Parts: sequence; structure tokens; C-alpha cells
Amino acid sequence: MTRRIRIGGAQMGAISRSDSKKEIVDRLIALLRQAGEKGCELVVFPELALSTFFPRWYAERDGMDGYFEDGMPNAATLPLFEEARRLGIGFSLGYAELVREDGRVRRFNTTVLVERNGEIVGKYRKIHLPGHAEYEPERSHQHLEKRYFEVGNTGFQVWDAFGGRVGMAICNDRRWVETYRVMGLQDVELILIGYNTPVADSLSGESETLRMFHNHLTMQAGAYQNSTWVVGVAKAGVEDGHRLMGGSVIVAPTGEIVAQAMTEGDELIVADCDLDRCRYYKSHIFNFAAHRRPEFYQRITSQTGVE
Ligand code: ING
Repeated sequence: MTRRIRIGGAQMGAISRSDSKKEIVDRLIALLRQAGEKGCELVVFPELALSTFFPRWYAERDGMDGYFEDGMPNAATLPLFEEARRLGIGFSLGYAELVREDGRVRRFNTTVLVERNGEIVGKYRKIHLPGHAEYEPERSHQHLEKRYFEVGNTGFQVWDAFGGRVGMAICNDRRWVETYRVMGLQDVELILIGYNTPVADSLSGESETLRMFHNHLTMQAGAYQNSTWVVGVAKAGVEDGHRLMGGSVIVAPTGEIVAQAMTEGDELIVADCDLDRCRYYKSHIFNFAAHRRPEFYQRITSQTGVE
């Protein structure tokens, strides 16, 4: 019996500052129901799926707390959890997490993994926070994740879920090879990634085409080099004048894109993912035990920057 799982990538269109939490959750439920009609067992939602991408604006460090969730599930998201359990569909959901831990208030860019019975079986807090922590006037828009979030403290974990080995990452994490390899070394077979990525970049001057190339390149490479499925799901569209890229994809362990979004709106992409497709690659070309030579890789963990 192959371990085949039908996965839905639930790309979202823009969320404006003026959208209510109920309007947003209703959109997530609509995507979940679409996925149910197509027989999906797992739905992947984007990063920060419950709010606009607020790190584009400057405020006091606690000035964006209105966009954070004080628990998961909470009153706003319980309808989503209940509908998912009713449909027997698991999901991953990205959100801004406000939590009291170690006697202090802490803020993380978080994703939870929810199994088909409605139980939260995994939590990941974003480790690679891009951008800057202070206001930078030369930018056309700010990117203040380092201001509003702490570096995640969960590490890159892999859970036994959905009949396989499942891991998570968030947005900028997908650009760093270490993200995939740390999970690859835990035998990951499916990595779920949500992202909110601006189309324009006032500093780099990169074209929209080049930025989409980088978006897919990083996830295709990560999938192939670690023999794992990768599902990358965008929050896209124009949020209060700021455009985020679409391009959500489902990538096979071969590195091939098997499903891709065509719009920058709410759009479900679906693929049947055979988790056993990973096994050949893990036991041949990317058989880590047989071929890796960590004695020559020390710099990767001993150095942060270039020396
Ligand atoms: N967004 C972007 C991302 O890594 C970015 C930030 C864009 C970095 C383009 C570099 C180049 O996709 C988030 N939220 O990490």
C-alpha cells in the first residue's frame, strides 16, 4: 500500500488592515471546504494567514499586538478548527503568536500543524527573520520582522503525522539550505512552508521574474537535495498598496513542480503526494549515511558569517 496523501495548497489573496478576523477566517474555511470537495487530507495555509503583513509598517515593538493571537485555537479561529475536524482534514496555519513564557511576553512568527482529528501535533517558530529592526527611510516599505518577532526557539523539528515524516518552515527559512538539511537529517518526507514575499524590492532592483525564479529555485533545490516533498503557499496580492507574490507550488522529491497557482488571489492547488517517492532518493543518490562527509563541513555550524 503506497503512502499517498492528497494535499491542498491554500493560497490566500490580500488581507487588508481593514479586514475583520471573521472575514479572514471565513476565507480560510471556504478554502478548506474546497479542499474537502477535492478529497484533500491536508491543507497548507500561508505564513501570517490571519493578518495583513504588518511588518511592512513601523510601530512600537508592541504596537502591532492587535495582529497577534493570544492562543491557538482561540475564539476567532475555533470555527476553522471545528470545520477541519468535521471534514477530517488536517492543516498547517501561520499566525503571529503572542505568548507568556519564562515570565515574560514573547512574540513569534509561528505555524501550527493540526492532524485530521483536530489535535495540534506540531508547532514551529520562524528562525530566519529577514529585514531589520529599526526604521530605514531609504526603503519603499519597511521589513520589520526583527522588530516584532523573536527568533524562534523550537528548532527545525520533524513529526510523525499524516502517515509520514512532516516538517515545517516559514518564508525566509526557505532561502537557507540549512533549513532543509536539518530536517533531511531527520528523514523528513514533506515540508510545509507558508510565505508572504513582496514583489518589489526597492533595494535590489530585481525583476518580478527573477524574484519568482528565486522563490521556486530555493524550494525545488531543497526538495531534491533532501528527497522530500515541499509545499510552498503564498499570501499574495495587493495589501493596502503593497503587492505580495503568488506562485504557490507543490514540489516533488525529484525537484519537479507538480502543481502551481495561477493567480494572486484565494486559490487552491492540489496534488496526490506519494511519500514513498522519497525512499529511492534517500537510499541512493542522497543516502546521507553512505555519502556525506561531515568531517569537512565544520564551518557550517562553527561560523555565522564569512571568515
Ligand atoms: N519575506 C521575504 C522572503 O524571504 C525577502 C523577505 C524577500 C527576503 C525577498 C529576500 C528577498 O521571502 C519573508 N516574510 O520572509
